[in-house]
Amino acid sequence: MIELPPSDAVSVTAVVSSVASDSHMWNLVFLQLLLEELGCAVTNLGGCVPDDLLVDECRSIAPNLVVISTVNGHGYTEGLRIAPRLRSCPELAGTVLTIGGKLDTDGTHASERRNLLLAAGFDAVFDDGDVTAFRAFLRRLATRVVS
Ligand code: B12
Repeated sequence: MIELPPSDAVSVTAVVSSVASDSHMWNLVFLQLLLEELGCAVTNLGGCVPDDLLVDECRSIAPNLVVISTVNGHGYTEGLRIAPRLRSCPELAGTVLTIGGKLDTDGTHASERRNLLLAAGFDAVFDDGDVTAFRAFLRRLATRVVS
């Protein structure tokens, strides 16, 4: 466990979830621990989360942040389907939507796909190696939430 100084602690409510097709779970555990280490209150919905359940839970919790994590290669396709549904919820108007992991199976169209996910409604898209960028993103988000 990495010890962070108190000044790094953030105050953010977060939902961590996978997508309907994806049963991998250690990526979700990793993200939950990372977010909690930074001081976030996390609800982890787990793997194979149906779209309706994801939308209902997010509407009910109305978190500051949603983190979709998927590694089975279908994240790109499912992210394009999920983002507009989350974006259309009035309760989530102020929620930051992120997605990351191994979002496709070959990576050859990575930048094009990233742009399409952003256009679909995500605020940020992270490759599976982008954990440092994700931490920096969280710290910027925490500043916005607190102020
Ligand atoms: C364990 C495992 C399984 C287990 C999962 C058990 C479980 N309940 O978790 C089982 C056997 C079920 C499985 C099944 C499948 N798997 Co699998 N699996 C793995 C394996 C070996 C390890 C995954 C793991 O737990 N890693 C540990 C966690 C901590 O690391 P991680 O998943 O990489 O997550 C990190 C990053 O991706 C990143 N990250 C993830 N999400 C996010 C989000 C954000 C915002 C950020 C910043 C970072 C981030 O941060 C995490 C920590 O560094 C990997 C190969 C590997 N060595 O990685 C394949 C792998 C993920 N599986 C793969 C595949 C293809 C499948 C199957 C489709 C195989 C099949 N034909 O059936 C199925 C899909 C099942 C499904 N419905 O989803 C592929 C995915 C390929 C791709 N996307 O290009 C991999 C990479 C293997 C490979 N090299 O081909 N799998």
